[in-house]
Amino acid sequence: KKPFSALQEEVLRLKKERNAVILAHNYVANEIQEVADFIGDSLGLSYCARDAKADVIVFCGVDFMAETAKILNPSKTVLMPDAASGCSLEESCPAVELAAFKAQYPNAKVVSYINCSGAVKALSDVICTSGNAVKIVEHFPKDEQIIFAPDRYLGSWVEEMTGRKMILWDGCCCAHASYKAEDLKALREEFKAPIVCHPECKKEVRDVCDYVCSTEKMIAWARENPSDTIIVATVEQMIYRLRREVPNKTFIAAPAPNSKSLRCRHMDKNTLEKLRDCLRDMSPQVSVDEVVAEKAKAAIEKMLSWSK
Ligand code: CIZ
Repeated sequence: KKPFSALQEEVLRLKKERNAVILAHNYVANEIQEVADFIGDSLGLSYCARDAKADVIVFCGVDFMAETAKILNPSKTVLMPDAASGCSLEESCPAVELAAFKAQYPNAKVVSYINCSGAVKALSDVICTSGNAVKIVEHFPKDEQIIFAPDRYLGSWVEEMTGRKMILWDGCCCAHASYKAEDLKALREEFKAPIVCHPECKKEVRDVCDYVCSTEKMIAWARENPSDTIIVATVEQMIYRLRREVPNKTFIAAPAPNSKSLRCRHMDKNTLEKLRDCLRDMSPQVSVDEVVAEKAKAAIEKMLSWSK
């Protein structure tokens, strides 16, 4: 294990002083993953946030994740290294537009991917993540009409997995949606290795991959797959987590068009310096409107109980 840098030591000292817990998403910088108490996807980190006993939760991820932590554990101070870390999926689904859309289908249930605002969560019957979307949708009776928001690609993958048609909101993750099927095919030819991709990728991209799953499920799949080399089509920092968890294999980050890997410009706003600063200054703090939080909490907690 390599020693901590001076900046990492400073973060760890402040963390102790503030009685804080650091939650880091699989997509944040390696040096942040190294000082985190928990690393994971939105689902795993939601459980960690709900059950956190520390006074302060520092969420290294994007705003909807930190907001979810505050909704689940409102008595804690929730900090984010950079309050401007948003999400293109979240932007693609404004709550007022979803409310108007929902009014057109008065009998439909709304299942929203966790990558959305608190206000969208408050309009939803239940939340899902990429790790449990199939299970959540299958929880409803077969004839139930479902609006799935905001990711149309994740939604279409869930349709394939469940054999159910849903009413899909037309949003997407601009990073994952940039992958091109022919690039991944070429990569497989070059490395003669299987490809695992995230369900936020387009259908034609998913169709050339060997397996489609959430980031957390990629770890178990990589461990069990017989190949020594695996190509990974999701945000590049996931490779660091995979290398730590499955050290005996080689992982290759699938390059995005015009770039050597796929990056999330919002996740990249999380830096070690900003993590240190937020612990030192106890800012920026996350707050959620109480009425929104109460409704959103019901939808998130339903997901946590249906996921068990
Ligand atoms: O569920 C999450 O945290 C996201 C955004 C991706 C994944 O599959 O982990």
